[in-house]
Amino acid sequence: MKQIFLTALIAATATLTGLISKVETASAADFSWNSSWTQPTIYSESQTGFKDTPFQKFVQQESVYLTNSGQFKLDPSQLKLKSDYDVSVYFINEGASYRNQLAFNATGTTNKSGLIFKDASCDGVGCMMGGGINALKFGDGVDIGNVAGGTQLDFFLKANGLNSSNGNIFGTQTASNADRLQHAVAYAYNNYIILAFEDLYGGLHASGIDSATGKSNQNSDRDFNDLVVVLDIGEANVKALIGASVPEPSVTLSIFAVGAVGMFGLRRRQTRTSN
Ligand SMILES: [Ca+2]
Ligand SMILES: [Ca+2]
Repeated sequence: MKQIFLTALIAATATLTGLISKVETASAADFSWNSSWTQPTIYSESQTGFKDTPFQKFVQQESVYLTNSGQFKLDPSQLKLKSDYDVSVYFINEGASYRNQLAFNATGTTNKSGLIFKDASCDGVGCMMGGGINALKFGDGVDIGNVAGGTQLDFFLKANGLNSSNGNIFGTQTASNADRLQHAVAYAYNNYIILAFEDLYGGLHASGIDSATGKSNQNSDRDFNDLVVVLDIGEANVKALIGASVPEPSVTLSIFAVGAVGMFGLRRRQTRTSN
């Protein structure tokens, strides 16, 4: 059975290359974190009807290196909406000892930015890591309001932002991250976009000071599960972006392959010294 998944993974490697764009837009440059932002209303699954369950299988196991993250780098144009939509963001899971925060930025037709989750911590059965206070439940969602077609959306994680005002801010655009490394992977699935972040600075298990920046490497596990959310940008927008890049079956295959990596990855839980 494992062989089948491996074959699927190799196939996905071949087809997915087309999803990765060489274009890096400048939208990150327009973004700045505002420490006075407050937590918007959080709606539960019973209020929104959203179901997190189908997405949990794509959450990478804790501290298991996501070897093929480069194949799931977000093409920024995929978050440029074609048509107006009332956009929501749903919490899926997190495997982080940090208490991370998530914010969004919209530029173009609609111009606004704001906090999505002030404390993206998970607690309870099924959390990759527990222990959050006032933690989020699976599927908790925030409505960021109407975003007009022609707007570039983007999302940013502030590592341990709840506890540290100067935490590292990592986004979808590799060139804009302080360590110049990829910190987000994205998949399209069931008319939603799954977005998953790595919250530790530096390369896999890098330590000491990064001489290029003077910042500390953080012995990163590069597991890309430190915050996993689902973006609801609307079926029409997701279909448009899939149609613009590769046929949907390839995307579905890629999702399946990533799920397989997660499911067959070494299941272990690290102590909370690493994210
Ligand atoms: Ca983790
Ligand atoms: Ca991590």
